[in-house]
Amino acid sequence: MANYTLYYWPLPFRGQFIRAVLAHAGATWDEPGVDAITDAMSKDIADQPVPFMAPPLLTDHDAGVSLAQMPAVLSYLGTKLALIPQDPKLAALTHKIVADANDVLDEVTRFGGRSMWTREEWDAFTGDRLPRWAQIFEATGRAHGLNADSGHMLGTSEPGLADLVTATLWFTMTEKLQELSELVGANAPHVAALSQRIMSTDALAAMRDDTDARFGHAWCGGLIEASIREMLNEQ
Ligand SMILES: N[C@@H](CCC(=O)N[C@@H](CS)C(=O)NCC(=O)O)C(=O)O
Repeated sequence: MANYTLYYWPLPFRGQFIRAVLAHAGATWDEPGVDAITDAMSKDIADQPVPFMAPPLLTDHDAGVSLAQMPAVLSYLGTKLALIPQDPKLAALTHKIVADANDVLDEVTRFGGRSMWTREEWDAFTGDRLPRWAQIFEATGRAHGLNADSGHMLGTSEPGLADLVTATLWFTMTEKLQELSELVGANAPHVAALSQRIMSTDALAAMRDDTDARFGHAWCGGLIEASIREMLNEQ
């Protein structure tokens, strides 16, 4: 039996952060199909593995723990797998990076596709806020010694949760939405290089091979992905 069960749609997006951490740690997990996810979501709250609204949902079988909300799941795994620095400031900065990443996902997808992009709004977003987000990650890494070809987001000797989250965010977004690569490379060159390094380790390359085979070039899915791709002149 696998160590964990990850309930997430057949997409990268938020689920990819959890997959990346599990793969980096050498853990095994299974992913039940969409029916199991919708079933868990629609159960009476009292019957859910943990009271929750929407995936990702992770069950840790050894510990008998189920958790939802991507930042909470990552905090749990980061602590359990010793991927969060002991230093209180660096620990808090790790959680900030997770929260920043979740904000970026929300902003690019207009909060789960509550509205679709217009050309004017997309141009404003990619001309200001998205570059600023990239710069925020870059400045954080540089402040802790991140270089073009070495270093980590928070100055740790080994990659931690902060690096895995940063890499999953920027690498996955630019691999699936390649027209954004230039924006990220221009505003966060060291972060782009770190993301490439992290996502190219054997464990993470194998995880990506698996998800690429299962999900193709999809990123967040749904109508909002179609809207993003329309803005990127893909359709
Ligand atoms: N704040 C939550 C957001 C969860 C969320 O929006 N999940 C999406 C997929 S990434 C979903 O399935 N939404 C369906 C719904 O909310 O009903 C988190 O960070 O995990």
